[in-house]
Amino acid sequence: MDRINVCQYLKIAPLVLAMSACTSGTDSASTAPESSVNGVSDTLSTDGTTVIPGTNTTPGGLSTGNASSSLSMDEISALSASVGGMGTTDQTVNDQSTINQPNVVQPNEVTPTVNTPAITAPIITTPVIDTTTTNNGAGTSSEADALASTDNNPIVRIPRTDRDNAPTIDGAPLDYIAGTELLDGEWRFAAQFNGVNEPLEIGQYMFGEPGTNDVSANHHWAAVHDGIYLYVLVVSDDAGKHFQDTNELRKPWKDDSVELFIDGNNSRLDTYDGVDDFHMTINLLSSIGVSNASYIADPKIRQSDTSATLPADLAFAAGPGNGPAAASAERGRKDIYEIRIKLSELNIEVNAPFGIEVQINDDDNGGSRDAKWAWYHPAGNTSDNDFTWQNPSVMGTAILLQ
Ligand SMILES: [Ca+2]
Ligand SMILES: [Ca+2]
Ligand SMILES: [Ca+2]
Ligand SMILES: [Ca+2]
Repeated sequence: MDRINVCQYLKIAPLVLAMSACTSGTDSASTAPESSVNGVSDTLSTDGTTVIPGTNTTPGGLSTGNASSSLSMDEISALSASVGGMGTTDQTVNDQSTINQPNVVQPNEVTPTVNTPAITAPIITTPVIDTTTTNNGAGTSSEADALASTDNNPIVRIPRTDRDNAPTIDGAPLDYIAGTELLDGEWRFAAQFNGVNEPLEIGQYMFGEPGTNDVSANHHWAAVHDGIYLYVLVVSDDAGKHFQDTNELRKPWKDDSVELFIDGNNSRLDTYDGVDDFHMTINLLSSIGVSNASYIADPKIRQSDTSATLPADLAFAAGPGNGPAAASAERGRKDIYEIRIKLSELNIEVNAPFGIEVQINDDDNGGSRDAKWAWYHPAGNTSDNDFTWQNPSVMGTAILLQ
């Protein structure tokens, strides 16, 4: 971890404000009020894999301290490239030997000219979210194709660790380096930043009910591998209650849950390929109301209708955090999900890019979900801003290091 990484990540650490070396960020600690769902009805989509909340919201934008909140990855890259190019100037400007003295121009002598390169403002194109569609819009609209571009995609480089140092999938509270949001303990070797040193925040507010934009949320993910398994950690800072009231196996996204997407061979098609495009949803709580894990009698994990068959060698464990009315389990300061999946069953190879996306559903008052967040999917404020579940090309990219 170099100093830049730590410094950037400290922007979202509440205790780092005193560190003058970093620009202080915001870490609002407000608690989102519980909202009523009266009058709000959801619509089951045609394949039954998700619901469309019955109302749009105007959350007022995202405030997570992450620069990517206001610009897409492509936009940031485009801007960066343009700024980098502005440093080039005609070297003859500083070469005094090639410039004649004033007023001594000789006949037939050509006055040297200095070419000043024109500097043009970068052209930033903002993906337009189609708010007119009544379905989820995925796979049918040009904005999804635009989002799927891999140009300048900041790949997440996932380190390799020894089997002996691999995380234990137990849902136990996490260790952090004191005063920071940097993981310590068994997840200390995991990637916590993308290829341009941005924290792996699940900070893109996709949509939600009015008043439920939990701006205090500080969700993030991390990943590491050991050559045999991929280990993914998802951390949800849920300031509201934990709910598992839906009790519908086909609709786990209505409760506090995580959605993990994998495109094993990075085929990036706009429909699920039936080979290695996976979409799974894991509830925080099991249907019997305790911490959810793959070893209990009634685990809550769902393979979506469009997903390839989930790997058999898949283990997970959730650990409810300190939110009110949490399950009676050992509590950390945040909700966590630990997931381990065999690489060969995901069709992921070392040193080959693959698609990955992590999204979080938050339910604070029962019924359907109140809000959805994404790592890579763009933020929005309309209920149809939800592409990845039908369009696997709308994922970020990662690669396993040797
Ligand atoms: Ca663990
Ligand atoms: Ca619910
Ligand atoms: Ca694929
Ligand atoms: Ca919740």
